[in-house]
Amino acid sequence: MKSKTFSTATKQETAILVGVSYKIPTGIGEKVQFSDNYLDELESLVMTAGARTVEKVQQKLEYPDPRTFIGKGKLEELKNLKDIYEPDMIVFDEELTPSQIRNLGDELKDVKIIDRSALILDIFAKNAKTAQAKMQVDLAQCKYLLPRLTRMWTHLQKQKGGVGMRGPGEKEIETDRRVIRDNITRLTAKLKDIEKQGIVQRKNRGALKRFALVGYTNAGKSTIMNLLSGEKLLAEDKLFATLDATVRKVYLPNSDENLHGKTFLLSDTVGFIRKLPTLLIESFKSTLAEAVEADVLIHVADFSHPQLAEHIQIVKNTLLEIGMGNKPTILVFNKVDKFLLEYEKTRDKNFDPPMDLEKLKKIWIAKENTPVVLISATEKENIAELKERIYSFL
Ligand SMILES: Nc1nc2c(ncn2[C@@H]2O[C@H](COP(=O)(O)OP(=O)(O)OP(=O)(O)O)[C@@H](O)[C@H]2O)c(=O)[nH]1
Ligand SMILES: [Mg+2]
Repeated sequence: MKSKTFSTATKQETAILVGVSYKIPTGIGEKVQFSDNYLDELESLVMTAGARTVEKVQQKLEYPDPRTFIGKGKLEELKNLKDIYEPDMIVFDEELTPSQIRNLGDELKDVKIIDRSALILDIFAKNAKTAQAKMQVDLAQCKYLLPRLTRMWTHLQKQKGGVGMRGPGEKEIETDRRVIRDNITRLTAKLKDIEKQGIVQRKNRGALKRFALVGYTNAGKSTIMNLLSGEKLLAEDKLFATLDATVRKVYLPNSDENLHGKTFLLSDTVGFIRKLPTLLIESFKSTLAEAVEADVLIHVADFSHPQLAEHIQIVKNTLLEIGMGNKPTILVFNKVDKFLLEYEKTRDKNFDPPMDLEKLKKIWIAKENTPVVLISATEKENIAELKERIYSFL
């Protein structure tokens, strides 16, 4: 399935990143939202895709330019940077229209133009392991490519191979619209069948309560799954390490030794991210079904992340979008070890008090109106409290 161009691409590809911050109107004057941290996230995505970031560019915009997304001045700056660094690709932290990709390609010449959706699709393509995940990515890639089969994609991008060009949908780049449409029909039908089988399988699981780990990518869902189920799933410091739904039967002993323990089903699944392409969410419906049918959600968030609050909001919005917004939820703040370490690093010992985790926890309980547990999955800290919380739902 691998194209010739891909197998010869041995050197690590390089990328220039482009982020845009918009003015967000607020009730009191204008507030500008900066995208510094967004570009850091984009860099992690680029790294996960296997490329190295050589430069980051940012622009504040009122509105994106319909022709080239960024303004004329920025485009000139980008041309200069391209001549200096000679990157393999320029990655935009936004979804670009097919014509914006074409116009940017014409202006910048001989460099791949990758948008956020193409990048995420590429990572999904790289990480998909099971036949089902591969089919789901293939379907999403076909849908992404269909309106974008332009001169730009068929010649230049294909020649270059590498990031943005990989995965089950890779062969599609070389074919025409009719073939892609046929593939979309075929894959949709196949995935429907798999979905039906899944429904039967889940029915046969009987009356056990079902818990689903959900959360932003890299929050630690698989690590917690391993910890609770005592099994070894892939947990990696990579975005979207997990693309398949895994279900494990977990036995939880009672903290009171004289009482019986309880058994439940725990599922781990694909993580969410800011601006997750809608076509990926659509394609991953059958994987997410496992979580959709859960009785209780265990929402895992990386407590050490500077964008914690935004991550929680994004996960909640995505859950609403896939129809699982109203389930009982345990909010699990993970990586508390890292959070404390970072706080101690920046704390002025003469003025700043030690971190009061209990107080923070209370603030979050009041804000989210759900049970909150602070843990460290890798340090195995406070896991007993998490188990107790789960137990109380059983
Ligand atoms: N410091 C610290 N690192 C952690 C903790 N829990 C998980 N990690 C690390 O965070 C990274 C991501 O963990 P995963 O369990 O793969 O995260 P995930 O939520 O399953 O991620 P995706 O499957 O990519 O969505 C790994 O490198 C883990 O070792 C923790 O409590 N503290
Ligand atoms: Mg995972």
